[in-house]
Amino acid sequence: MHRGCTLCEASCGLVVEVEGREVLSIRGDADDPLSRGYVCPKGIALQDLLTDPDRLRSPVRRRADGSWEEIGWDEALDLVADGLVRIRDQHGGESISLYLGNPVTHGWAPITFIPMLMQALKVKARYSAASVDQQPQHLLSYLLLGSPLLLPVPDIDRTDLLLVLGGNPLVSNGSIMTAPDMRRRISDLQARGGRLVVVDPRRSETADVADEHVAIRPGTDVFLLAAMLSTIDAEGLVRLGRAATYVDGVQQVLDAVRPITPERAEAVTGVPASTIRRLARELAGARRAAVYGRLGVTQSVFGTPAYWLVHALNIATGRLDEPGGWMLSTPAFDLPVVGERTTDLVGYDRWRSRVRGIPEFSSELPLATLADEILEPGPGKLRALVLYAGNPVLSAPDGRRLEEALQQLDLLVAVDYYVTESSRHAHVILPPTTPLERDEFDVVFPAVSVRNWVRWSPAAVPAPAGSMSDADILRGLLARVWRRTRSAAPTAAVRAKALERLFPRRFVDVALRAGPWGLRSYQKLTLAKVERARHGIDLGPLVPQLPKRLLTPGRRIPLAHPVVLADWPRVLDALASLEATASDPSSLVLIGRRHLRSNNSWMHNSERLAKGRNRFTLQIHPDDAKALGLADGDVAVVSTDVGEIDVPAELTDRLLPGVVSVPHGYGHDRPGPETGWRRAASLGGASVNDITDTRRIDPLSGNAAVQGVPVRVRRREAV
Ligand SMILES: Nc1nc2c(c(=O)[nH]1)N[C@H]1C(S)=C(S)[C@@H](COP(=O)(O)OP(=O)(O)OC[C@H]3O[C@@H](n4cnc5c(=O)[nH]c(N)nc54)[C@H](O)[C@@H]3O)O[C@H]1N2
Ligand SMILES: Nc1nc2c(c(=O)[nH]1)N[C@H]1C(S)=C(S)[C@@H](COP(=O)(O)OP(=O)(O)OC[C@H]3O[C@@H](n4cnc5c(=O)[nH]c(N)nc54)[C@H](O)[C@@H]3O)O[C@H]1N2
Ligand code: SF4
Ligand SMILES: [Mo]
Repeated sequence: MHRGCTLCEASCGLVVEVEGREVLSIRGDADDPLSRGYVCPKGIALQDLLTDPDRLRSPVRRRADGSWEEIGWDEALDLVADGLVRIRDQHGGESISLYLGNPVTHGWAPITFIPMLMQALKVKARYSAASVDQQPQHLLSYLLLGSPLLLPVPDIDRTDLLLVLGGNPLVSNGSIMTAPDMRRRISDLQARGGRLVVVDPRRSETADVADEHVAIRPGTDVFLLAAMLSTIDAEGLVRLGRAATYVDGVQQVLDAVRPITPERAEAVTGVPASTIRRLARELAGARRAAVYGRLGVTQSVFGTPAYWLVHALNIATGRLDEPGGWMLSTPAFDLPVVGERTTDLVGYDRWRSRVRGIPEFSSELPLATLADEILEPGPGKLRALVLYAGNPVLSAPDGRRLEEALQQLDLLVAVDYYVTESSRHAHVILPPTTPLERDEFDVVFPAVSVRNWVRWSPAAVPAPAGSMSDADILRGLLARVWRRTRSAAPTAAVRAKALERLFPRRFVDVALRAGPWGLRSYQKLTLAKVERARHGIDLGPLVPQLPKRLLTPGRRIPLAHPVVLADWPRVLDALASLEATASDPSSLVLIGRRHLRSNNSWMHNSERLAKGRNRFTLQIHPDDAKALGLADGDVAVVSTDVGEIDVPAELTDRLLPGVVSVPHGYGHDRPGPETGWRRAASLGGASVNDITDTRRIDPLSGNAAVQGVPVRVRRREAV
């Protein structure tokens, strides 16, 4: 049985050997055009998720005494639909929302049905993990390229110089860059005579294999990028190439960065001016090059201006849309175009959030303000929330306050496998089948791949009788909501039937036929044809397609977009004030990190993944530890104005002095009702988001700045 892994963006091809409902083995599919046999430990652990006794197998309702009662699917879906419609009727669509967790993007069902559910319930604003992750990237794609989903990726397989800022793809397996087996892709790059440069406050696992590691102070990438661009301008190295015919405003951007010289940037980034100049020249001079920025860039208060400069540097050096540069994919299911045609959600700042006045983006508000919208009384207050595949108590800034807020809701519904730190407060939990039990078609990640491909993933094992997939759950909810909406009542049954018949399979088929590799192309893709290709279909390397593919008015890129330019004085002011204040040697800044065997806040219940050394540690430079009297293994108290957590210290010279690192997604045994994942709870640890601050956001995109958090650290005295 061949299918794709849906746990992370690498989307590896798997070979799953099964006997009945039993999985005998999982290995990488050597014939997969994209992953060519690569698989990571998480992919293999999909079988642990399948067999996990702690996973919910039927819907549960919370009793008044807090215990859980198993109920049938019909009763559960009725309960949820009744509750949502009642609250909507009493208080309007503003009082209902959804939080879409990270796994939503890995399922065709949530992606297709959730916009319909929002429409049916008249939901005004949703929330998602994107606003603690990549929202600056979506915002800039929307403003500059015309769709939040037109996301350029580095053409890693053909480039000669890859500059990575704030990404650790050797551990994360790549993000907004679907490129499985990064280790091999990087060594191929080096074998071609190319270079990998990693900019990171921590000598990451990717930095270990890079040709150069540039240690930077957290949160200062915007100054480094600006100084590189100003150098390229000052030295006459700007080369727009084809982009000159469709990009506007380059001169304005160069004018904006001119005040930020390498010397000024050195003082705040810690990167020597000579290095900044050399990197700029190397970037401009390489035959093929790309700049790639990820979490370290976007999870910052300068997320949008910094990522804007990623666009600007790629454009100013002629890398956008060029082979070996920074390119757009041509996905068979053309997500940006389908998105454009089928939803009316896309837009920016058409209204602002009720409590903090934050601009909406594509009918979404930042997770950093979800608790405000629940806790603040008044008209428009949130009263009902559906947590769809998310665990925001551990993933949102100030998770403790959000946890309090969740308990105030009139209705909290979770669609999740487990009783998590978040879903434990739900009134009803609806547990879907796991990836190996469901058919899947990846509608998202081919749109950010470094190669064009398409794959059908059949269920590897039959789902147990009476279980429901995410698709079944969402269809069931939609049909019930329609039925309960008076105006639509006569047509509700017809619509529900159509939903059953058409979605998601027929919808995908139609999109494939109409798409760039569909009936008008030589590939003539249909879903049936994709289904027949067990290993997926390779659609070749990325191809230039600008300006045709732009979705902006006139198909031009307004690089000096007024929305972004209006925020630029904030960057200049910050630089000036950083220069004016001598940095306090005793203050530390916190960054996160990921581990190959962990997946945000979940998969911690798999024995196979969780075994081994404790990963929940405070990594700290030995010099900083010494100054604080901390020895390896001592418990450190890490605190901010929001709260404090205890973390065992791990001394390592991987970190720049002044920087400490704690992973997120731990602390499964926090106070409160018991969670269902027993092994995860036994790991101990704490949630780093108990000390992150909802006020630290990138103002334009609302993205939470969970990196570069100023913290205090002290030794916990033994009691
Ligand atoms: N401090 C700090 N905070 C961070 C980050 C950080 O780097 N530092 N990273 C941020 C990032 S990038 C992200 S994406 C977020 C993630 O934040 P979330 O998406 O809120 O959290 P996850 O841990 O991914 O939780 C996913 C949940 O979905 C359930 N689930 C898994 N698969 C499925 C499925 O197919 N269907 C359904 N219905 N449920 C499923 C799991 O059981 C789990 O409870 O965290 C963010 N928070
Ligand atoms: N094994 C595993 N894989 C995962 C996940 C997981 O939890 N575990 N999560 C998935 C998710 S949801 C996502 S979004 C992706 C994220 O994938 P990546 O974007 O690759 O994220 P990280 O691995 O967190 O790497 C971010 C890097 O940024 C660095 N950094 C922190 N602050 C700064 C800064 O101010 N400037 C610079 N230049 N660098 C900085 C950190 O030290 C770290 O090395 O990974 C996905 N893949
Ligand atoms: S890297 Fe691992 S988790 Fe990600 S898709 Fe591949 S096998 Fe799955
Ligand atoms: Mo993420």
